[in-house]
Amino acid sequence: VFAPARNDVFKKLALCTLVFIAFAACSSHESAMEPQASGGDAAVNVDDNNYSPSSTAVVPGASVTWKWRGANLHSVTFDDGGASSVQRTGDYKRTFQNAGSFAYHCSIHGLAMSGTITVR
Ligand SMILES: [Cu+2]
Repeated sequence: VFAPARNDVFKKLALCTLVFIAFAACSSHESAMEPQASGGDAAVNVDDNNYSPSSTAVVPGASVTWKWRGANLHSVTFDDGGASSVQRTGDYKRTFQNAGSFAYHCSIHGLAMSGTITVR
């Protein structure tokens, strides 16, 4: 009497498991497309006229150091207020304590020269 009902339950369980596996595979694929947060500090090159890499992910408490390598004047100017000098050479270091997305750009070249630090 219970056999057909139990069989139905197994079918539904199997279907749920398949859906869950497909969803999990999809999610991990999407996160693999984003830059991975490394365990430590990170470095970004300031070139003429771009940041390399333009997207960097770090964990809370990590520092990012920008290194000027181009011949022209550039800055690292954050939307939230922090900024380097406008300079041709040298470094700029910022430590990120809180999770979030931090957009920055060059005050000389505007949004054509921009980048993002993701803290997570
Ligand atoms: Cu610039």
